[in-house]
Amino acid sequence: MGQMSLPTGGNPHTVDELEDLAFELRSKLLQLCGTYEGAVHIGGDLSAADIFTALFHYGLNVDPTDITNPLRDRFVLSKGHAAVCMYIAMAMRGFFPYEEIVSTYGQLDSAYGMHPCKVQLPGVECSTGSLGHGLPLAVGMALSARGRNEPHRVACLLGDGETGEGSVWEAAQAARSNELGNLVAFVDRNRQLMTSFAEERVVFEPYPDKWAAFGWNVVVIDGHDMKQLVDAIDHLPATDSKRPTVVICETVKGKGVDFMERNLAWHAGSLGAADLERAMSALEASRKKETV
Ligand SMILES: Cc1ncc(C[n+]2csc(CCOP(=O)(O)OP(=O)(O)O)c2C)c(N)n1
Repeated sequence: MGQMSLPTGGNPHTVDELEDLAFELRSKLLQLCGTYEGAVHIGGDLSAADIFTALFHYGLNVDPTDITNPLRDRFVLSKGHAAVCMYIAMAMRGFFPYEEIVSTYGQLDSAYGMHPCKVQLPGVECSTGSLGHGLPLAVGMALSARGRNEPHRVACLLGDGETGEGSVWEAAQAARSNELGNLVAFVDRNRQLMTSFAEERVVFEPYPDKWAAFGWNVVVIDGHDMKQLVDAIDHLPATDSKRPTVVICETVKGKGVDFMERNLAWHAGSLGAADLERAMSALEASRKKETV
């Protein structure tokens, strides 16, 4: 990732460019949420939008024109309900046409389902959606890379609520036991679950210490600060090292749209035309505030 040499062509971007891409990703998400009649997991999409941007437009060693290259990095979306954010980030990277996502998302037989399906959508590495399964799958992929002497990295994005699943910690233990320095987990630490704030249901803290106790390298960053995301990627240990890394990204659910931020009503929802306009104005306003 990051500074590694790319097998088939690089994707270098400055932090400013990545910030613009993250804004575009959020805008496209809101557009889809404004036209699709069903519910979109918009809160956890917006909290992860900067992470997706940093991965697909900077860190991941992938090439949309060469999706089976054995040297490519693998990405596992463990919080599979954020699939639409991944689809759009990948579309912006050249994997799929954005218009196709907007016109077919969530329909029967569409390749763009609410949760990702690798059989229907080549380029997606893993079918996910049942929380707690992505990290175990990523561990298997990292182990397989080791067994084949392949130098690529496996990256996995989890929700913090999801890490209440026991399978996540079995996987964390297996990753350390098998010395998988080629594995990196990003946790979208937005401190919200589906219908409640995280700490109301599960005592997550001291959260970084828990990962450290499992033998992982732990990095805690502001998951909306593109510079910090890029730095975390640039400083990942070599893939032949022995400890897996977790990048705990402190985020805000609904980030960028004031009436959605930290609002339990917006785990999933749909925007009508009027609310779409309101949401787009809020997004513009938050960008102006951040660039002042
Ligand atoms: C095994 C399983 N149980 C329940 C769900 C339903 N579900 C979808 S999203 C969600 C909340 C997840 O919270 P978190 O991981 O923090 O995600 P985020 O807040 O970032 O959306 C739940 C319970 C599921 N997808 N899988």
